[in-house]
Amino acid sequence: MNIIFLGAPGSGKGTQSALLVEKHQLTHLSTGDMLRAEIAAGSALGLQAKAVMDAGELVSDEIVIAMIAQRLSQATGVLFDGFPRTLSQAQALDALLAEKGLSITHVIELKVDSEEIVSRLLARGRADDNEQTIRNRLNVFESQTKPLVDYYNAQGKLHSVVGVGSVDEIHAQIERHLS
Ligand code: B4P
Repeated sequence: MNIIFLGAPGSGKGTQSALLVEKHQLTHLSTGDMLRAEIAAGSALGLQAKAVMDAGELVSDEIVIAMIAQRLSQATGVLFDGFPRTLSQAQALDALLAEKGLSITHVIELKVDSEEIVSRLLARGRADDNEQTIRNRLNVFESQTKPLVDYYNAQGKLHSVVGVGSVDEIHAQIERHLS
């Protein structure tokens, strides 16, 4: 299985990924976690990414595609969490997998409305979780990431799940789509 989690910021991609990775022994590739690790390490890439993330914008396709390409070499069953976020990233991922004779098997879309997202993220309180940045991240999601719903639907890989309710209930629904 090679799975993508698609959803607005705060829709629960990271939360649900942790459960699936443990259950199915998948390699977890979260571009958000990778970028936060670069920031914590104080690298040049991290410094560049921090300003972009604090503004609620997307880090450049070139940087995130390179981060994924580097880690894909060792990976077998992979869960992509928060990647791809643009059409270019999706096309690059398809090409990278095709080179290895692999492909995406499932795309799980987590659907959560904007007001629920704003209240969840304000409660989480990460560095990029202030109201202005959250609203910008939601706009960026609508304009740049939402088109991926059609992209994967056209490939017959899209599974939509309502991401509101208990974490366990949502996990159970996702499992039904994977089985
Ligand atoms: P990410 O790290 O991907 O984070 P996210 O979208 O904010 O959160 P996620 O959906 O994983 O929510 P979570 O489970 O934590 O991105 C951060 C930034 O990195 C982006 O804005 C961008 O700048 C950059 N970036 C990352 N990938 C990129 C890419 N591919 N290209 C360009 N830039 C990229 O859940 C959120 C909160 O909700 C938590 O507090 C959780 O406890 C709570 N929650 C979860 N499920 C719940 C439920 N069912 N009910 C109630 N609360 C719930």
